[in-house]
Amino acid sequence: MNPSAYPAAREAYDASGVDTEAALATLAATPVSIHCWQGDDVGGFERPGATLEGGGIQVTGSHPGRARTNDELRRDLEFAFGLIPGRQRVNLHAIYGDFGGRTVERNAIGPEHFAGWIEWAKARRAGLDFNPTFFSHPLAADGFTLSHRDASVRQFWIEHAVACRRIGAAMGRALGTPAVTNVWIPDGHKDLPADRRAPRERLVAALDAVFKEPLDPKHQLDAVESKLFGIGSESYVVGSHEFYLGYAVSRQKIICLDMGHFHPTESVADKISSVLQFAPGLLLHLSRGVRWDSDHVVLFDDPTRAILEEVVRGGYLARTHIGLDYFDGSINRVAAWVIGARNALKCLLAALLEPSAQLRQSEDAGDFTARLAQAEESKTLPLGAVWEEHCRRQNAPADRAWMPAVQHYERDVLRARR
Ligand code: RNT
Ligand code: ZN
Repeated sequence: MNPSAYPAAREAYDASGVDTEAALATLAATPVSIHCWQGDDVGGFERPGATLEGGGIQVTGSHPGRARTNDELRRDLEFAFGLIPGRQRVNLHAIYGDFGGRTVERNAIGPEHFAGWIEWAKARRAGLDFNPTFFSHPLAADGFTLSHRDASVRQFWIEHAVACRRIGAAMGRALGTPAVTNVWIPDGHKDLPADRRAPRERLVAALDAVFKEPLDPKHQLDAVESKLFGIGSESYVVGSHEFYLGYAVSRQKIICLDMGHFHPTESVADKISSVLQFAPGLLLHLSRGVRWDSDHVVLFDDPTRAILEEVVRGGYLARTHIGLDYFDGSINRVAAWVIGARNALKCLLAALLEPSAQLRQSEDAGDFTARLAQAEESKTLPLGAVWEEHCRRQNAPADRAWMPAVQHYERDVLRARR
């Protein structure tokens, strides 16, 4: 793009009462947490050749180059970071520890298994976020974990989550930015349950045991993630939205909203100003469901834009943790990160550049005609020029300039992984 496009764009926004410099400063200060699991199809490295098993989620596609070790994964992430403007965070799952070829039970993992990640993140001034892994494990094979009817199975998973919170705290302490540790469990029934109550009662008690140990919020923050259904849990999910909304509000936990975990016609954006009346914070799993919770790459689309608009309009950015959650094995996995992260940031920029003062003024004056006209016409303001300026200031390639690098990386690095 013409390097002189930004000054003109700045003026165009200024005429709509929008300060592009303020928007760029906020954008540069707001990280998007990159989910490590897009890089290896959610397999993890507990044992060589591990693949995603159970949990009601599925990765499809066999594009070459899936990371086979943490070293490969870190290398891929580093490469992706060079193509994503702004501050860096990586979101890890418990199955991505450096276990050195040994079997370490999930209830016995500790910060030592994540020392490599912490060191790596520190060297890059990146933050880390964390997730206990309640799938791809024999004790999750029947589809129940924290709500299991067998107390010893529940106890195992409680111990796993307790260990994960401590790992999150160690990450946050070392990196000087709190790790959000997010609990998502797959528990549910394929067919109609006879008892919907008891598993939910067990889950409340199990979560209370998980969160019993107080941890410093400067290092670690707890989040809980609901779901509508999964593969094999179509009829009943223990941790439904109502369940976790109640839990998060009563225990003051961060609520995670995953874009794929609601009925397709529900607006996740509309939930934000409701849940944040009562919950202390919001974790976003930006994703894209195609017909179902298919976890496609995030687009610069209306649902994602609407979510970030609500975060900005509500003044909720400081209480919101933006993360990605999708997994597509059918395309270059590094490009999947880059496309989704750049789109998330672009949606945030679009939200920051909304002529919100004008829109509110019209609304407050009862002039809904002007509000509609302003909202529609703001869509053709020169967003792209401001985005290019952001990429330039952050030393990241502009749109249409990063694909050749990915193609080289695929040819030289990814295709060699056979
Ligand atoms: C699953 C949840 C969960 C996972 C990751 C891997 O439906 O969205 O967030 O995608 O933990
Ligand atoms: Zn999710």
